[in-house]
Parts: sequence; C-alpha cells; structure tokens
Amino acid sequence: MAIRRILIANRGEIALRIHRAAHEMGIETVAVHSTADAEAMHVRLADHAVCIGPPPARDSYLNVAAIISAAEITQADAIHPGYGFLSENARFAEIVEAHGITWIGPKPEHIRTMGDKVSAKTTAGALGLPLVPGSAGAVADAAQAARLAEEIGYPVIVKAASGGGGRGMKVVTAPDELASQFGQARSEARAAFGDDTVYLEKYLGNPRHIEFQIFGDGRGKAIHLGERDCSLQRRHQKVLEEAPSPVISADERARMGGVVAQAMAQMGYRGAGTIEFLWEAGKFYFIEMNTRLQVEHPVTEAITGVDLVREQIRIAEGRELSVAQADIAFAGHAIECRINAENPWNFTPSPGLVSGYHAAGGMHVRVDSGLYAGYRIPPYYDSMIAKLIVYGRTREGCIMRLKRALGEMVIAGVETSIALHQALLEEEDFRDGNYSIKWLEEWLRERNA
Ligand code: MV4
Repeated sequence: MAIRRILIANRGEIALRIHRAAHEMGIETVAVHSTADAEAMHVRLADHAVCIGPPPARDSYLNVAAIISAAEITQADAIHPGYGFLSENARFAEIVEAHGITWIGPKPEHIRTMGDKVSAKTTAGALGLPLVPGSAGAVADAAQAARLAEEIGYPVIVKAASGGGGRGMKVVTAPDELASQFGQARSEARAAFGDDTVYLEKYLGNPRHIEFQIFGDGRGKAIHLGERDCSLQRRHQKVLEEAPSPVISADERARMGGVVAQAMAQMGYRGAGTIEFLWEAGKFYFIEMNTRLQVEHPVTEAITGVDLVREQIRIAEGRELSVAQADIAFAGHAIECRINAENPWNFTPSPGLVSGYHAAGGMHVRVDSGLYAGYRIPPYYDSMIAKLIVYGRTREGCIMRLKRALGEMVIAGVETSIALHQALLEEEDFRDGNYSIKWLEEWLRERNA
C-alpha cells in the first residue's frame, strides 16, 4: 500500500536523511521533536511538526503514547524509527501496527529474536552462519561455565543476553578468575538490563569488526550489499567506518554475502539489517544482528549506488526490492567520519551555539547533518552532529579526497572531532588498512601519554 505521510520518530541527521528520501518519493513528512529540538533543521523542513515533550528522551523520543498520538493527529500512515531510540523496540513496532500504521522496519518477531543475544546466536547458527565457539545457549551457573571454558579453552568471555554496546561483558583469562567474573557479569547484567541471563564464548584477542548489510522483502527474498569495516571504535562508539573492508577480497565478499543473504531469505526477514561478525585470521564469527538502519549506512550507499532508506520505504509498502543481487556491483571505496561536538582528544562533550558553519563539498563528498550557522547544539542527546562521507575509485584516492574535505569543514563555536580524523588519516597503520578493534584506543593512549 502506498505510503503518503511518514512520521519520523527520531532527531538529528538521521531524521533529515529520512525526510530527504521521503520527499524524493513524493511522500510527506511529520517531524516529532522535544522542546530542545524546536529549531532543528529537519523540523523546519518537514511538512508537519509536533512537539512531543520535554528534552529528556524518555519523555519525548521514547514516549510511545505521544508519538502514536502525533501520528493519529497528523494522519501519518507510516512511522520510520531511524536508529537508536525506539528502532529496536519490538513492542513499539507491534503497537504501531496495531494502530493500523505501517511500521518501516523488520517484523516485530525478528526484532525480538535478535534483541536477545542468546536467541540471536541460536537462530544464526540454525541458519548456517558461523558462530564464535561457545555455550549453545544460556549458562546456568559458574560450575557449568567452568566445564564449558575447559572445553573451549581460555581465554573466554561472559556476555549478557540482553547486552549490546559492550555492556555486561567480562573476559576470563584463567580458571581461578572464572567464578568471580561470572558472578560479576551476572549482577552487572541484572542491574543494567533487568535480565541476568549470560552466555559464554571463546575470547578473540585481536579481531576486526566487519558487518554485512542485508535487505529482505519479508517474503523469502533477500540480498546483501557487502560489508563495512567498523573496527575503529572507542568505548564501543564507532569513529570511522569504511566499505569495502581493506582485508576482504571480492571472492570472500561474494561467498560470505551469499551465506548471509541465504540465511535472511530463509527466515523471511523484512527490511534493512546488519549482521555483525568478528573477523580474525581470515575467518568470520557471527556475534550479533542489528534490526535497523545504521549510522554508517552511507558508505554502503556510496559503493553500491542503492538508496537504503528508499528501499526500506518500498519494502514497507509491500513492494519488491528495486534491485536484485545480480544488479549490485561494488565499485570504489567509501569512508565515513563521524563528527561529534566534543574535544577531539579527551572527548568532553561540547554542546552550544554553532557560530559559523560551512560544509565540505565537491565531487563524491556527502555531508549528512542538520547543522547551520546559528544552530544551538542541545546538551541532552548524542554528540554526533555530522557525518562526512567521501567516495573514491581507490582507497588511496578516497583518503586523499577525505583529507581535502575535512580541511574544508568549518564548524565554529564548538569543539569537534575533525582534528582527530585528520590525525588518524596520517597514520601509517590506517593508510595500510592495518588495524583491529583494539587499534584506536591503543593509539589514543599513546598519543595522550
Ligand atoms: C567479543 C570480543 C572478543 N571475543 N566476543 C563488544 C561489543 C559487542 N558487540 C561484542 N564485543 C566484543 N565481543 C568475543 N568472543 C570483543 C568484543 C569487542 C569489540 C567488538 C567489536 C568492536 C569493538 C570491540 C571492542 C572491544 C571488545
């Protein structure tokens, strides 16, 4: 069924990204915003805007009743959740659908299955994805954990089933630490998520984080759009992402992409999704699946030419994917720099008035941001204020262009992470693609020493 008006249940650059895709399809938009975001760019551009509450997210962007009411008042016929906030809340997806509103996202059952890391792993394994060696499901007690750890071999990692973003994880290097680390993982999980279910895995010492973008039509067809390398992270926050990964060959991409697409087809997955792997010594190990559009989706768009938000909307309308696997070619290289309003070296947040703004431009340069001169960055939300996405025919060309583009960016009045990105691009290890998930924090430690 054709969508006529989309309510965007998000803020910032992703709200603007969704608005743009909708308008390019002739679809109207409704912005919902907190009192802190009344002057945001996406609110100005949207066809309708509804204030849904005060600044704290729990009272506005997570306020289900206010969002549903806004949809009904404005006669929105669909809701796009963006990323974060309510995007992976299966109950919210069900409530949206129960109100006769089209949910631009995966089936609620799939959001729920993948939200629980134990059921996600079981499901992924049954669908033929390679897993990190570990417990077959939840681990009941420290004694069972100890038996399993002997089988798998140390080091092992205890993870919370309701975890994510690295919370509730404990590495165990030797048997004498297991009982206490297991107990700590449990109680941290209970405190953080209200669920003390934990599981066990072999701990990989120096992996890369490589994720595959997939898309399903919900009726048994699915495609992959290649991988992104997101190994450059600090405290589980991605800093820079690239596609393709410098370590994955075209053959390996086609093989692994085929495996993930086949798995998603078999489960009848609907919409956009990301399958996260750890990659070490040439092997992929499934860790989690994200049932949402991700921050870093533009690097995939740059190398495939596919508009992922447009595809999400088409699928939600019950239409076919606009591209088949055979139509998807991977060409060139793309890198995204996340630009945050923070000190580039100590990461202290730096909200406030943007006194001057100029976005980089030119060939193959994309800036996704709601910034403008005179905009005041509110202190209540995530510090990411812009994404700079640059494309080049080769990785080297992409890096040269990215340096040029970073030099053009002007964001005056607040501190930003631009200088961090500029320093990173000068590093030999980065230029050689020689980095793992540990590289950035080690580099920062040395630099700040
Ligand atoms: C791991 C791991 C090593 N071995 N699992 C961190 C967040 C969550 N998504 C999974 N995480 C990890 N799981 C095993 N078996 C190391 C990490 C990890 C990590 C993963 C991806 C990107 C950055 C990371 C930083 C620290 C630890």
